[in-house]
Amino acid sequence: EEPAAAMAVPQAGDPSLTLLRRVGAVDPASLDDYRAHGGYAALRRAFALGPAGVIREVTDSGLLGRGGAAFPTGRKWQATASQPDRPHYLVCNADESEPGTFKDRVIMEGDPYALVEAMTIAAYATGAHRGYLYLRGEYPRALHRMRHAIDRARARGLLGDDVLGQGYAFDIEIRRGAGAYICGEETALFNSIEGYRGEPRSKPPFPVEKGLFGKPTVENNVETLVNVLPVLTMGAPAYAAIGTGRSTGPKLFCVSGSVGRPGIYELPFGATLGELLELAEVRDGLRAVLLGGAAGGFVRADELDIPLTFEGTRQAGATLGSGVVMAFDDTVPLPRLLLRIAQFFRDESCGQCVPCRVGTVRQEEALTRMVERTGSGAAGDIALLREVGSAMRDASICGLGQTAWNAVESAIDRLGAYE
Ligand code: L3W
Ligand code: SF4
Repeated sequence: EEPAAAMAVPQAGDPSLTLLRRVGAVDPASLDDYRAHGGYAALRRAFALGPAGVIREVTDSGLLGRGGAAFPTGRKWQATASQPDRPHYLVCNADESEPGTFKDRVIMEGDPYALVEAMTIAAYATGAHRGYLYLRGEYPRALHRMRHAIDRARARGLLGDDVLGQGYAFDIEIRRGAGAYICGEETALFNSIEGYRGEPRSKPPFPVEKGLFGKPTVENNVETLVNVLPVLTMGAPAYAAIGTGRSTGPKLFCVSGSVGRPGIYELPFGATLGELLELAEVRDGLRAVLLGGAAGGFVRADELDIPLTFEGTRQAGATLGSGVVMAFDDTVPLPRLLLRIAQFFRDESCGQCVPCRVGTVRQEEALTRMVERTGSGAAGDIALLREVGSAMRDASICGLGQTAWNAVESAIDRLGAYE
């Protein structure tokens, strides 16, 4: 059999890249450089289309949210734009904290004006005049670069009272997170901005109706927003032709673990997990891959033909989440890894609801016993984990508790972690 041809890893500035094409190729401090590389063409087209026209393009592009839940962006924007209550707000969720996720950081550090432009378009389309960038506190370089980009854009009339001389007012305020994973949950993030404890709110009402300060709010992830730039510059049909019918466009994957070349990879949806791992020079002895981060689940080394799409991973009983791909070889002690994940959830639970507050503690206790135990005898603890896990999944208020048992469950069922 012919060996598969080695796939080339695109370099900075490669025309095959869409989201990363400026990262590493432009000076992130220079607005002129950004414009020389196509910056602000999308905002001009947005003003030519008008708010309803922009929403139509985004809807037709099929763009799905990149923060992990894959909600249709056009539907979210339309739902906010149509609310009579005023004011409307835009929030960019840049609290990137899912273990193994570092794609938004790369965009903000390498192409900060792209996010400023994309936020301006989203706000214009949905009738907002104020935007908040909620930035992970542990990203000092991203903070510095985003702050600089926002200041420069304002000084050049690209933010402020009269954006691009079009009579539209918009400005962006940065708020920094303080290290709590839960503040990346969209409504906990609102509470954090408003000065309250970062605790999730019950949904519905959804943020599109009652969000920040109780007003209609669009909240999107960084990667979701920057996808709007190619949607507008290439047009919805060309954008929708990238990827697959149901997962359109390019996607950033965060590859780490047992690979020779960890980092961010941009691929069209539909590439297989095996192709991605080959690009990242996966090491021999691969045992499992964690998809979707701590909230996601494991797939086995013999399942690498899974297509990297939202629908493909779902069909395979896995999840794409925000694009985490963590490779583990057979030297990694799985029970210890699972315990570490459980400790993470116990640490980060906000404690507001019982299933998660108590369940994450019980889960950690059981996994500790299983690490310390030698030989067999884990059946009772596995039964307990299943019971606690289903209570967390069914009865927790937010995604943290609902997903806190995913990785452990998949390790038991797919990997036979304790056999
Ligand atoms: C209007 C409706 N809007 C839903 C909106 C909703 C939200 C979006 C998705 O969690 C996942 C989670 C983590 N009318 C609506 C509606 N919406 N129905 O759509 O909503 P939802 O509730 O499905 O998910 P979520 O609470 O946003 C996100 C998973 O992502 N995750 C975490 C990733 C972490 C990062 C990071 O660090 N950057 O992304 C990883 O897998 O488990 O399932 O806006 O308002 N009828
Ligand atoms: Fe807080 Fe966990 Fe309940 Fe979410 S599920 S509200 S993190 S206690």
